[in-house]
Amino acid sequence: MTPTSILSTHAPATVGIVHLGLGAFHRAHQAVYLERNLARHDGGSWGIASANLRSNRQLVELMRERNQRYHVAEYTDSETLTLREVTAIRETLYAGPGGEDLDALLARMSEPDVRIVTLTVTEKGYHLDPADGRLLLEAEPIRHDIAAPTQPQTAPGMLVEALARRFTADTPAFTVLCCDNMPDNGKRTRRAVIELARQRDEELAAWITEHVAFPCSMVDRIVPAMSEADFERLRAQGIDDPAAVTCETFSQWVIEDDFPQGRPDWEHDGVQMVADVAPFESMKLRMLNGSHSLLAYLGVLAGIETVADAIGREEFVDLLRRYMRDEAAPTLNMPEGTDLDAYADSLLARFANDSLHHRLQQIAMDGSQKLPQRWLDGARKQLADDADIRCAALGVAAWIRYTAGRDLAGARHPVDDPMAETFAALHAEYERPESLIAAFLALDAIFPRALAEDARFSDAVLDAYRTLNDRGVATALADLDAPIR
Ligand code: CS2
Repeated sequence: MTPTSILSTHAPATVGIVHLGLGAFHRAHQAVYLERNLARHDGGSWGIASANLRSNRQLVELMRERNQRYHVAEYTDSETLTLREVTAIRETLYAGPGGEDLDALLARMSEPDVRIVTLTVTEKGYHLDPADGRLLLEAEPIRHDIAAPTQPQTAPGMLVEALARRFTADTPAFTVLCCDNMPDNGKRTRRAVIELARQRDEELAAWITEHVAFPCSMVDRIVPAMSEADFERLRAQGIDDPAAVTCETFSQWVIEDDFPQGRPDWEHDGVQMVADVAPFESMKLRMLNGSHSLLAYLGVLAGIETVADAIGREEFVDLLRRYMRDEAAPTLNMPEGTDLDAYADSLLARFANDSLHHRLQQIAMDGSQKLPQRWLDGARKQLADDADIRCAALGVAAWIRYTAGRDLAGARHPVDDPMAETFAALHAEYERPESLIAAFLALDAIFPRALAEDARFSDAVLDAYRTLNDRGVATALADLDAPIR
């Protein structure tokens, strides 16, 4: 394979964007769009200062050692690779536990030149109730930020403190652009920030309400966690870069165009600037992420390791086709001309990309934060139309079984979820499937009551759970072909 190499040649940009959540996704997605933008302008004023808030100080150190330069390896398939050098990130900071850079980060966020703050802190980083989007005032980190607002630990806390400093200094507000996989992600972030600000100062909360824009966005690119094998593969291509990221070639970013303080001219870099992101967001969450989560829980239970391995099996492809066609697409309300069949086909092709080692365990984490927008919102709509919900019910059954921490053959896996202790307690307490399923569906932080109490849903989850446990994944999948009772 001869990779195509794209070097970064633009002049160094000044910092105009602060990003919270310096993970692989940010570096392979947003930073690449900005890299294109800076290349077109030969630098300019939209460089990024990017911070980690909770973990991964090593990455910050690594980026600094490398003068904030790293590679993004984009694989179309095992034969086609583009190697891109990225220098759009101008500064990296670590503001996590023991983080020496919290003051520097807040100072950066208070500068007049910073006009946008973007976020990828994962669903749980907002401390919102997954079911109703309310800020969890009782969550320990939020309580901390209420008690010590000038030394915040959470993303909403940092936004509030930086906005408070701007308010006091009479500096115009920045725009907050959430890039996490949540429905109405801008609105949710806004709610978290305003509710937290209100705990501190009503006047500040009113100023934020009036002056801060929180556009919604939909982000899409598959960026698996790097493995030693990925680094090795890159070394074989002559790239010895411990800060490199590997991803697919596909990338999409749809942003609501609401930036009162200005923004990069992203529309020339492949970003879709639109008036309403909601349909794109629901489409991606239910079709792509919903399919991912089905593969994750059923796949791990069946002892399968990666997305591509699962897609290599016909029964999983059939499952995803059925789920997308019968349970996800009918719940979407797309702009004219959107071809959801073609979208489903393109997703299956992306999942089949075997040059990415996208581990199902990575997708399986934080299910409590992901299920509502991936399956449950759609299932509610389906039930309202008296339509099929069997794939979603099977997914929920698989997820419940997954949270026991063992696959169907008894092999252990870690359960990485803010509610993991609750799940372990439920599995310890309830042995009979009826009681276990009822106890899980009663978790109102995840399952809206109307759904949990709908017998069409709860019976389907219980049936699927029994089949999975007693007869395995293949039988549970084959059962989807049976006529609806
Ligand atoms: C995945 C997403 O880990 C997960 O939950 O479903 O990270 C997915 O790969 C991205 O949203 C793709 O854009």
